[in-house]
Amino acid sequence: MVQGQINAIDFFSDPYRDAYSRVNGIVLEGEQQAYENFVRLAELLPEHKAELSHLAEMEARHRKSFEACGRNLKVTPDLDFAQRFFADLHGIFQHAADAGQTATCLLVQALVIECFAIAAYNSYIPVADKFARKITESVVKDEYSHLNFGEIWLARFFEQVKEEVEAANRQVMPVIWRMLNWVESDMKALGMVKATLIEDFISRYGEALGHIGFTTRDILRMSVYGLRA
Ligand code: PL3
Ligand code: FE2
Ligand code: FE2
Repeated sequence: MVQGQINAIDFFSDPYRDAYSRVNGIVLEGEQQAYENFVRLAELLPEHKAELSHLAEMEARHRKSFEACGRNLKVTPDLDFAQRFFADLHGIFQHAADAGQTATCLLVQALVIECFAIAAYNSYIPVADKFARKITESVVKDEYSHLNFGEIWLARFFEQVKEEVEAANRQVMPVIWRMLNWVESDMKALGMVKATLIEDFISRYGEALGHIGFTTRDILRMSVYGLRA
């Protein structure tokens, strides 16, 4: 029995599977966009093409793995909902890619989205069904390497890209909090705790900002930007 959980979760109940159709859709769409974003990043950073293409392939595999999780529970993922869910975030990435703003693209995909995914997957693992738990545990290990790529590149060019990264942070954080509120009730139906996810995201994202060169003061300001209690 998992901490805080009074009754065992009925993974085949209608309310569980209804919420799962949206959350699974979000995860499939998120992995799909992560794939496309790394393909785009490989074009923006031809000197890292091999590594970025490898990361893109990992995302394509993640999507397939999570498809199996939905199938296992006999759930049809709500992909229309998921596209609406990601529309604003997707727009930010695409606009930046069209403008050649590599630092913005890396902040959005490799830092923000990956930290969000790691926080979400880590809070899902303890309440997942056995099949999905195994899959999510192996996916989350890959996501750390995606975060790492972004940290290394942004740290290397920190002085040149600092202002662009700050502007990208201001653009993306309010969107992230909105997305989180949007899935709150569905996550709850899966037994996930929003406050834990937020804590995990903020500490992970803050740590990443520190690795690339921001000061503690910058980190505190940036990692909670746009968050209202
Ligand atoms: C990057 O590799 C992937 C980006 C995916 C973003 C997913 C966000 C997830 C929000 C709520 C997910 C709960 C986890 C449940 C897993 C079936
Ligand atoms: Fe992924
Ligand atoms: Fe990833």
